[in-house]
Amino acid sequence: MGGRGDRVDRPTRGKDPAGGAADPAAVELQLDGLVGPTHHYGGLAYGNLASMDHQGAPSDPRAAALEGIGKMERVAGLGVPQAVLPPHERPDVPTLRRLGFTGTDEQVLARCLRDAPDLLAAVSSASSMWAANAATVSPSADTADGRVHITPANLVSHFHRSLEAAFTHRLLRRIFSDPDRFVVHPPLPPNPAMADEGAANHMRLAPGHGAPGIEVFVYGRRALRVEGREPTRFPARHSREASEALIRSHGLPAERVVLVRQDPKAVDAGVFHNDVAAVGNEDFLLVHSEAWADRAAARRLARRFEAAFGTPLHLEVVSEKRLPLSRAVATYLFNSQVLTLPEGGMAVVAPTECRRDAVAREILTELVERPGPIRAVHYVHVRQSMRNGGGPACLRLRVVLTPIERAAVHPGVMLTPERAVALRGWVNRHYRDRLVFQDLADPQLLRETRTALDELTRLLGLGSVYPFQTEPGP
Ligand code: SUG
Repeated sequence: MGGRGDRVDRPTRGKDPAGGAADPAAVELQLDGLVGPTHHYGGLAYGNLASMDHQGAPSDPRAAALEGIGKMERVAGLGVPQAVLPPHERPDVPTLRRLGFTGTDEQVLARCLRDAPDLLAAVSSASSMWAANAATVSPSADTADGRVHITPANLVSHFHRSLEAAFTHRLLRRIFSDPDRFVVHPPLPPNPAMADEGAANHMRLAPGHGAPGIEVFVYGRRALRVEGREPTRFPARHSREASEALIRSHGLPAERVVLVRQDPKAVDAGVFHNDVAAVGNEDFLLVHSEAWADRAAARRLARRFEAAFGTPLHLEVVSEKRLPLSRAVATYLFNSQVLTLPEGGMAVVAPTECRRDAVAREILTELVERPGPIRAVHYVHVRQSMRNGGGPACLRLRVVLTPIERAAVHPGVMLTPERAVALRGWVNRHYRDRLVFQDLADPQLLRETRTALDELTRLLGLGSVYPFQTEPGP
């Protein structure tokens, strides 16, 4: 079927001098992962301090899902397009079958709880909610064929996350199904050499969303050759080779990509993804001074931006002295969303943890007061996600879209005010407000989850997508 995937639909818009096609009407869609009914604290993400700290704590899936919907409503209320990415079904019973468990689904879960409890935690992970890791997205203004390129992340660094790739691929193909507008690539080969953590390690700087931009790929290590020293405490998750593969397959011009390495010391301090120490939006970049191994990289990026686009990059570097990395990790200041407002300027959506920290709060207040694009800071409470190391920015995938592309996105996932109300009602009907580890093998929870997800696919008009809907039983 090479034909469709290879089809090139040259955009009819004018070419911008910097390369791709510019469309001033382009906007950035925030595609947030909806928290699933089995949200729990598995302690699964080695190197993610919050996940490690909360292992085994009782969770509140209902509060988690409502917090996420609340954040989406806040963002939509700012006039920023917002959409919903459905949760993956967990526990992942088909994976347990591949790993040798047999019997009915209920028996599979009971046997897994008895014989391999760590595995039950892993196949039940809440992690699909952090949509920043779902994929890497290159807007059409940047790509050689003028289409939006999307590559689901293989997430091979952690077993529980690697289970997301296939279903994410299926979902994204359904949501971005128009081959004239979107190319949804398969995930990169699932091997540590190609370890890909998605947009958590990708930033895009541009004079405007619709203009060609500089795509910044941040990696943790080089896999096929030694490059400097590795972190000693925690693993560097993302390989340079994965980023290079994405640059090639998305058709990004060499003069508008930048590869930057995370500082191994930052990884050891708990910066498991770049979006824990840096955030960019259009012509604004907020970065911690010790985020990247090359301390001159941020300034060089600013010079490159100016040379390419003839306008300055608003670069804000937060020093280690002012906010140590440990505090950046605890507050998740850099995991704020920076959003372009329809009326002009930008807003920051920061976790409430930043309001409680005097320095983080002061930095955010200064951003608003100083000359620059930031107009306002909005604090959101996403505590259930933060306990697993996921802040506001982790919960969303950014997809820059021109009006024509936006019209081609599956409409059922868009968060209208009515759909937000429907989703809240759906959560309140189906989600528990307390979950402990043993519950993951509860046959009643399995039934509740499937009933909920079945209803969700109707609510979002997605048709049958979940394995329990599409695949014959045992
Ligand atoms: O991969 N936590 C996720 C958090 C991802 C945050 N995303 C971004 N930074 N973009 C992770 O470390 C913990 C799951 C658990 O322990 O149950 C987890 O996978």
